[in-house]
This record gives sequence, structure tokens and C-alpha cells, in this order.
Amino acid sequence: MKHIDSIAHVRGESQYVSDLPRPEGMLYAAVFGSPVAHGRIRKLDISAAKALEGVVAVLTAADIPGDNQIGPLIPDELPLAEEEVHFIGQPVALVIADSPEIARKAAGMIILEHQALPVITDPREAYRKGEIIGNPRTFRLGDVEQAWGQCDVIVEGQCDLGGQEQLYLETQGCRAIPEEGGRMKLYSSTQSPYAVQRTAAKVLGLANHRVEVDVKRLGGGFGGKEDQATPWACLAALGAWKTGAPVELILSRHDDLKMTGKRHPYSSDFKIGLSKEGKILAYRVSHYQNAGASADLSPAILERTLFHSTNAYFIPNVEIFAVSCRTNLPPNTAFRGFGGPQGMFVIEAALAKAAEKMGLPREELQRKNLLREGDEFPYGQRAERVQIGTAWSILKEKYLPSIRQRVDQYNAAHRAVKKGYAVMPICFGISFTATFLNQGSALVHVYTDGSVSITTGGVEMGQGISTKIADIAARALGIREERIRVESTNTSRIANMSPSAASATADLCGGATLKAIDQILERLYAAARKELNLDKKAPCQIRDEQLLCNGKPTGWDWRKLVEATYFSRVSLSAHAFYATPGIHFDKSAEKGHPFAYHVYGAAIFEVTLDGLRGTYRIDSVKIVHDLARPLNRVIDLGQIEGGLAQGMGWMTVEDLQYDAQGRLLSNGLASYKAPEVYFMPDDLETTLLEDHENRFGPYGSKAVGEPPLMYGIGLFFAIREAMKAFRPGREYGFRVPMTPERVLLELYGDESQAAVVKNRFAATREV
Ligand code: LUZ
Ligand code: MOS
Repeated sequence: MKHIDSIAHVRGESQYVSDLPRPEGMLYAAVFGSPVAHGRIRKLDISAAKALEGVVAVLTAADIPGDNQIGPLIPDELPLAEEEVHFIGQPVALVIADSPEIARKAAGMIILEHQALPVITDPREAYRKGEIIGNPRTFRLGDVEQAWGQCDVIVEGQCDLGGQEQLYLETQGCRAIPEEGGRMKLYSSTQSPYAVQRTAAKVLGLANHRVEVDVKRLGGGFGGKEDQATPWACLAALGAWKTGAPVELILSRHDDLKMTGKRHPYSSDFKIGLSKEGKILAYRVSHYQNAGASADLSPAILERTLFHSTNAYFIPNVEIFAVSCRTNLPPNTAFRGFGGPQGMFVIEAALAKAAEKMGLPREELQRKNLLREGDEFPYGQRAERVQIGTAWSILKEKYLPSIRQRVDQYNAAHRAVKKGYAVMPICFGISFTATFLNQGSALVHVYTDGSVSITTGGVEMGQGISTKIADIAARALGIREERIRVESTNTSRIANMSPSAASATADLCGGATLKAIDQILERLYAAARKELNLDKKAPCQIRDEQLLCNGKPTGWDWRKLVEATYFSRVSLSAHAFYATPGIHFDKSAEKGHPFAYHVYGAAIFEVTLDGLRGTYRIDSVKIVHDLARPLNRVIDLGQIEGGLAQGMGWMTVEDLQYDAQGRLLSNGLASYKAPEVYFMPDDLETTLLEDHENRFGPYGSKAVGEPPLMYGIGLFFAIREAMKAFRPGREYGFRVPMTPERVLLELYGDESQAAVVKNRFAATREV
């Protein structure tokens, strides 16, 4: 089955927020964002903006009828600034006008006078100055202090990881429509309709039931709309509330890049100790998270960094320290992987450095320390049904020897251009780390013509959740896919929904859909048994739209069954609720069983690097990935390849830069490079492990959304290997992204490239 939306997408018929038919009298909003990263507001002059022809209103914090507060975890974020501003682009005023152009022009006429306050952009500096969010946290296993004494090799180092722009194609936006009785309807491009509903209600001072949020689909989310669709929806709602007219607020790409948060940059220190046989005995790491100006989801993201700091390895003595640091950047937020990738990068860096010191191939150290059945994670959970060994073996047998040989031969034959390879194992925990969020609901209607309508709390953001839900339902009902329609996500049909996030939507909403369908099937079978005078316990089943009872055809097809049930006055609708069983976590002990299961896999990268230009090419990526029984192979392979591309982009070309004044320098797509089709390797092969069933996923499946992103980390280390082959004996750092410019800096530093090259190639004339 292909993606449900594919035909409409290709025809350009799929509707996003700004494509919805325009209601009469609709107005347009634009945001005036702070021009400075930190300051006390002295005066806000909106008079010129207000006087501009076509401007209907200019709203500030004083116009907010309810709470001027939208922080999701900690109340530290104002939808419109009051006394101070904390990052460039922070919303200060909202202009409502007849057209988007006038609204933007008027926003440009607002003047903010301020008293400058010191700007911090570096997380370590923020930490030193006590600017932290929440409490630092530490996960411990064993006793690192006593373990150092038993280590034969100890290495230490630092990693500096850049942020990453989510770069959804559809920018943030919302259309707000005032409705009768003081109600508000919001069409928001959000991964979290319920967050938008409850937050907009709070800002307007309304009960939740007076705000309805509807989401058809998003043009991409990637975490960037898990929490940060909310401010724009609240502002659109405010505009509609104050003017009484429909208001649309769609961020321009430029504003979106400037005003919204991204993946968190991290700076981390590590120390790792090993036995001479290569067993990791102790690991200590400290993570300084660059949270930006308010908490947003940072504490939850920090938590996932803690959970994933040992990646797919068992380490008996561990101490993981992590702290969220407040800086004057836009509040950084969720991005596919949610803090996990940052934790995983650092242990890979530690292993690289240890392998260099021990003179061993890096993958030897990796392999010796892979998780085994029953191993304890630093958070107390034990590894079960561990697939990393299997994935690793397949990768090793199928690819490793030939890649190793090819790289060695190539490097012996070439001087200025070198190859490198690296293996990257992954282990990613599935479940929201906030246990209460692991719940999902579904509402299923069967109509008398046999067509089926399904609403879940899952948001379609291109990841294919609608297709998967339709797939699951068709399978469970034993009917054709064409009979099933998956509806928009709507807060009046599904209440209190969790965000579509944490890779868990198919598990949670698929689980709920199956339960709702079970209820309906029970009723259909009961009605049929009665009509057909069968035993009350006669086993029934629908196969290819035919009703079978006691294993024999009854002559009833799906439509007949549905009609008969309807005429018996039995409900053909069901609502069901699914909550992941068996998960818990105790934050005071930092121990528990937070994840329903883990997703495992391994990838191998081969690259070719030009040591003179600093450029590189990805020759091949081979992945062995654990999906248990995939729900939809085409969609899942698309998720694996897309996740890989995003992970590789983060590691190499996506260079998010702020200056010391907190100004985004990479503020457009001319200065922020993202991977495109030519960046991808021609040779990309994915092998799925399909050797087991997962009891926490619909039909034995496993979550797919986030885990493959972390394969991308392997690319950094493959490039590093090629750099080592080009210029051995140098200390290379762990600064991400490894752009071609950074490759040159690492290879030559302050030295003259010409001198180095001349020296290096002195013995030969060929390069
Ligand atoms: N969102 C969230 C997430 O609220 N909690 C999580 O654990 C999570 N994990 C991954 C992505 N989004
Ligand atoms: Mo996400 S980072 O699963 O919104």
C-alpha cells in the first residue's frame, strides 16, 4: 500500500493551513519580534504601525484577556513580551491588517527602545553564571570513582555539537476563526492539537471546550511543531478574539528561522576507562545543553540525553550529569531524536578517542561492548529481546570485510584523496519519557453503507500515520482499504491527546484503533450469531469482506453484516483508549522501566575525502534495522532513509550560526545548507530484521520515526577516519558539523596548507 496522500500531494490538491478556503473578511497577522537578544523594554512605539492604512489592530501583552503565559513545562514563556526581551525575534507585538503585506510592513514600523542587558549564547558560560533551567540531573550505575583504578586506558575529551533547523516545508502557522457563543476554532499546523487547545484557551481566558483545534496534515514537523506551533496559534487566536474576524498568521521562512527554536546545541565533557582487552569499565560525561531563553521542552529533552548516553553499550560504571542552560537564543525545542542523538554522539566520540589511543579499529571496541540480554541500563531498566548483536553480525558478515579491504587498497593507492569507514550502532528507547503521555485514543464509526471513518489523536505530518491507521483498520476488520477514511485530528472528537511525537503515534493510536475495532467486531458478531441462529460462542471472523462462523462461510458479506447489525439497533461506533502497559520511572531515584521497548540497528558508512579541498562524498551506507514486523515497508523504508538524511545533515552540512549578540547568521536557505538528493549516497541499502514480533506495537511492529536519524552520527566518524588516513598523527576534535571548512581547519589548523602539502608530498610529484 502506498501513502494515502500521495496522489493528492502530486496533484497539489492536499491542503495545508494557508490552502483552506478563505472565509469572508479574513485578516492577516504579522509578528513584531525583538530586535535585541537581551534588554529591558523602555518604550514600545506602535503609533506609526497603527496609523498605516489597512492596519486593523496592533496588540501587545496588555491586550491579552487571559494569562500571558504559554510555557509547557515551566511557566517562563510569554506569548507577548512585557518588561524584558530575551532573544532576537521574541514576539513583542502583533499587527492585524487587511493583507499579509500590510501587516508585515506595519510590524517593521514598530520601534522598541531598550536598555541593553548582557547577552549569553554559550551554555557553559550560562552554567557558570548560574543561568540554569530546572535542576541538573545525574544518572548513576555502579561506582565510577573506584572503577578508574582498574582501567588500563583512560581518555578524556570534549564534544561541541551544533543545533539543527527542523526545516519543515510548511512554516509555522494557524488560522483562527471566531465562532458563535464565544468559541474559537483553530486550524493549526501543530503536532500537538491539545497543547494548542489548552494553551490558547488559557491565553484567551476560556474553558478548553470553547476552543476547537483541527489538523488535517502538516507539511512536516520533525519535532519543530511539538511545542512551537503553540505560540503562533495563540497569537492568531488573540487576533481573532480582539477583532472578531478570522485571522491567519503564517510565518515567513525568514521569521520562522529567526523566531523558532531548533535542535539543542550541546557542549559535553567525557572521560572513559577501559581494560586492555577493550571492555569499557567506566564512563563519565557532563552535558551542557543550550536551552535558549525559556524552558520549552528542554528539561524533557535533557532527560532523553541522560537515557541515551550509553547508546547500545553496556557499561558497568557510569555517571551521567546533564544540565539545561539558559541563553539568549530562541528557545530550543524538540527535533527528531529529542536529545538522544546528543547523548549518543558523545559515547561514540569517547570510543573513537579510546580506539585511537589503543591502536585498535574503532568497531572492535564498539563490538566488544554491545548490549546483551539482561544488561542493565544506567536508568535501571534491563535490556530485553536485544537485537543489536544480530544487526551487528549481519552487517559484519555482509559488508565489513569488503569495505575494509576497499578502503585499505584505495588509501594505499591514493595520496590526496582518502577513504574512511565507520560503523554506527543504535539503541533508542520507545515511549515518551514522561510516562503519563503514553496514551492514545481512537474513535471509529462504521456507516450503514459499510464505509468506515476513523479519528485518532495522531497527526499526519508526512510520516504516514493516516496510512498506517487505515492499514491496521483494514486488516483488523477484514475489509478493503478503500472503505476506510482517516479523518482530520480534532480536539472535539478526541480529547486530551498527547502530541504526535516520540515515534510512538502508531503504537498508541494504532493500539487504540485496534481496541475500538475489537468492540465493534464483538457487536457485529453477536448480532450475526443471533440472526443466523448460531451458538453464542461460535467463533466468527471476517476474511476478504466475507463473514465466516465456525470456520465456514455464512453467505453474509461486510455490507450485509453492517446492515443487519444496524437494524438490530446495535451501535456501529466505538471509542477506545490505549495506555502502554508496564512502564514507570522514579525521578527521585532516577531508576525505573521508562521504555516499552528499544529499537536497535547498525549502519556502516564509507566516504571519500579530498584532503586538499576538504570536500567529501558519501560512497555508501548500509543499514541493518530492527522493525520487528513492519507495518508498512514502503513508509518505513522512507522513514529510515529520511531519518538517515537528517542525521547526516546535522553531522556535516547544516551549520547553524549565531553571532555573539545572539543574531542568527544562517538566516535563510542561501546560508543554511540542508542535504538534498545529490548529497545522498548512490549506494544505500537497508536490511530489515523481521525475525520477531513486538508485543507493544500493532501487529508486532516497532516504532520507526526517530531511531534511524542517529545512524547519521556514523558519517562524522567515517570522515574522521579519512582525515586520519590523509594526515595521521594529529589530534582531531569533536566539533559538529564537520563542514568542508571545518575539515580544512582540523587538517591544517593555523598551519599554511601549502607548506603542509608541500612537505607531505615532497617525495613524490603525483597528488
Ligand atoms: N516528546 C516528549 C518527545 O514530550 N517526550 C519524549 O520522550 C519525546 N521523545 C522523543 C520525541 N519527542
Ligand atoms: Mo518529536 S522530537 O518526536 O516531536
